[in-house]
Amino acid sequence: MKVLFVYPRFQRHADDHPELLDYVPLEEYLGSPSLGIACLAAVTPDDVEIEFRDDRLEDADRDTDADLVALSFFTPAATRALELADRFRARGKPVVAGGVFPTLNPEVVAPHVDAVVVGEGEPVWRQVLADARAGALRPRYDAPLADLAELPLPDLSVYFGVENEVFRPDDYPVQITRGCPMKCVACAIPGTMGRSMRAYPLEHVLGQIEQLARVGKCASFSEDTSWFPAGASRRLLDALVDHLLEQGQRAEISYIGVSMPMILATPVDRLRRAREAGVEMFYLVGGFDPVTRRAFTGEDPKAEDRAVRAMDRCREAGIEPYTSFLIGNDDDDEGTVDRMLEFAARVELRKAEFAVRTPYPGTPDWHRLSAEGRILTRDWQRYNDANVVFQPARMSPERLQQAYLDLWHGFYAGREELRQLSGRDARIQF
Ligand code: B12
Ligand code: SF4
Repeated sequence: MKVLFVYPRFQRHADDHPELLDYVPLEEYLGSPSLGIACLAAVTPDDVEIEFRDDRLEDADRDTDADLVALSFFTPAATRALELADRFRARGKPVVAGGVFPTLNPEVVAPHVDAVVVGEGEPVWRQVLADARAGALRPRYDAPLADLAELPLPDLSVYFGVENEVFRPDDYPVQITRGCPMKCVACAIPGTMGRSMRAYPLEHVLGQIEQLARVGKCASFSEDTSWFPAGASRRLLDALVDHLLEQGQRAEISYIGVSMPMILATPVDRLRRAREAGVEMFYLVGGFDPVTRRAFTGEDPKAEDRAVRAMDRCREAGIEPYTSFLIGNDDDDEGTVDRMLEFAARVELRKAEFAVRTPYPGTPDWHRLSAEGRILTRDWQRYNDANVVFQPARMSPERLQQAYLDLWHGFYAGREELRQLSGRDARIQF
């Protein structure tokens, strides 16, 4: 039996707004796919042959001798994924879909595929393959949460196999936890991976890092919960840092995903130790949390001071705070652009990215805006943080779209000195 895994392409910021390339003096970096397919490949029986197509690199819509086509996608890729599903089925190939979008929207996906997997794939994947082999796929598989202590390392060789001269990411995600007990309105994690946090064993995380180091690649701790200030995630990260420092080792960690409240809740000493253990950069996601949401309304100077303090703390520890600003929250108005840019100047930010609030289907924000009749389109390829897909509270959709472009322009235009940066410093994933 043979399975063809496909990672469908999606529109990136510069695809939708090519003018960004004129004034953002950084290289556009195409990062690795989500870990989903590598996780499934790792639990695929040896007698099943695997082929992988990354549709971002080469059109995946080609004939195949596979017996089953398996699509993995999040919302920005859903339009393309459903198109690919239709095309492969027209060729007579059974199609199974999984990932963030199918998990949160199985009813949207079901008409295009033979089977939808809801939830984490590992617990049901062998059953899916057995059913496909028997020609008896079920329309829907509801997967229980995986036991992380039982999982093998993700099989990254499937991704390495499609690398070439133009696509050779120097970092790949390392997952340290799944699930989250918080209820941030824009986040898909609690709805897809459960409402409690499960941590991998330390050995598993070390294994993931070693697997990358062996081929000269860095680890990106991209998960939004990686720097959680308490609980399983915190204990695991502390154990990892202790282990590395005790062994006199450094891991190559390109970045850790984090938020400003998480930085403020962390003693500087812990930040410094993380730096010593190899953390180069924080990817500071804004707009989800109370500090960043209030910092740019202009009504709460204390929130802005707290945001400044968060940046200072990163710098004190020697960790670069690469910040993502999200515009379009209900309290954002015409003045938000200037306030964000003034903040960026005040803290002398070197690199930043800008995003439009996007109510991803299945998240609390989606349910609220749907109930308020504020969803403007269900064209999923526009759900990529670069387009306005909802009715903003205090601006027109057109004004919000322009505000997003003004932010990119205001921050980057004329900053030619950034062209002198090299390596990872010179790049941006947008
Ligand atoms: C790395 C990452 C990226 C990478 C890779 C893209 C990707 N597809 O994930 C990059 C940097 C490109 C990226 C970009 C974006 N991302 Co992102 N990203 C992540 C992150 C942190 C980790 C992904 C990952 O490796 N997960 C681990 C694997 C194991 O999980 P998984 O893919 O879901 O796979 C499991 C199951 O879903 C299932 N499964 C998956 N596929 C399949 C297929 C089959 C056949 C089966 C049976 C099962 C199955 O089994 C897997 C194993 O259990 C996630 C957070 C997360 N926890 O997922 C956010 C996440 C996927 N990103 C998200 C978003 C919103 C974005 C952006 C649109 C915006 C932004 N600001 O980040 C941008 C895109 C912007 C653009 N236009 O370029 C949201 C998605 C929301 C949604 N409803 O779709 C997430 C969930 C973050 C969040 N907190 O909400 N992202
Ligand atoms: S944004 Fe982070 S803290 Fe909030 S629910 Fe999502 S994973 Fe949890």
